[in-house]
Amino acid sequence: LKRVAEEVKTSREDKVPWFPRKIQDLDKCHHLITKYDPSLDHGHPVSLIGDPLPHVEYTAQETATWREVYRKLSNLYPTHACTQYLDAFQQLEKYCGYQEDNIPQLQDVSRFLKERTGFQLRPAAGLLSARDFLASLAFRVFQSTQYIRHFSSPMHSPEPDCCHELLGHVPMLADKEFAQFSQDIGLASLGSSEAEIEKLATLYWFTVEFGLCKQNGSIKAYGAGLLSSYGELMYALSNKPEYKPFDPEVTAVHPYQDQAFQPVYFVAENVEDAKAKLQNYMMKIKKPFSLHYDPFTCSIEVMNTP
Ligand code: HBI
Ligand code: FE
Repeated sequence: LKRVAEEVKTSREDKVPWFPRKIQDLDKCHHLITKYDPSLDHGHPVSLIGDPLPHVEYTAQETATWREVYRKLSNLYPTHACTQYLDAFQQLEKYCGYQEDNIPQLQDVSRFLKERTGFQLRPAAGLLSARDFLASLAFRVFQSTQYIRHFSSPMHSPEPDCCHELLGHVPMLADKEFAQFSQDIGLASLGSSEAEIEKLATLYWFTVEFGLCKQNGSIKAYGAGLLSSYGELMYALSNKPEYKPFDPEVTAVHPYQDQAFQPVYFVAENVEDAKAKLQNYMMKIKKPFSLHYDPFTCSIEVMNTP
């Protein structure tokens, strides 16, 4: 009864968390989940929307780390990655400086993605809050770290690093269907409650990060957490883990593991099917308005629903 009374007291407007409506508003979406180096969190974005992405001179040691990761993973991709990934990876090698002796620059990669799917990168200082990270996807902006993992453990990084972003996320973001899927999760997150953000972050986890899909009678990886981790990529496609069919209602509330390999993976029929199922799920999220993304102005149109 008390809860009902509180709900009545609060107006609809009060209950909607702030969200970005134009792409420049993303300059306010840079909140870090800081669990490592607080000196990285200056309370300001690394750079603003529209700025060129910083060029980084990586050290020989950093490039050596990249080389080791690149070599091991690129041997596995032909048998373990989905075709969308393989196609894009080939293009990135041809046009974007993807090679074992070169860490690609975010500026070049961002230009490549923009031509393919309209996605662009912007630099992030570390792990961002789920709300801020998902909000940027609504504008086809992917917030990417630019530093590389420590050379002492090339096969593992506790936080996202450029190996994870460039080898895990970027190739899939060059695929039209997958780009739409990513933007859709972003749009669903805008103005959503904390509980709903938690579910969307879980969906993101089991798809964009650890998703598997069927392809020509076998199962392949499309998730970035898998495609950037030699050990987990092998494990995910072995007979050890459990597979469940991707179903947003089930997937969104499934507990997940961020300290070890996943005991369960969700398998989509294909990217298009995952996208259709997600759209269906999104329509059921209760909001007092509906949203439309206008690609000409890069802004969100908000329409009140009576
Ligand atoms: N922040 N920089 C960065 N990179 C990510 O991949 C990332 C993030 N914050 C949250 C997140 N991913 C997801 O795990 C979900 O919480 C949305
Ligand atoms: Fe990631």
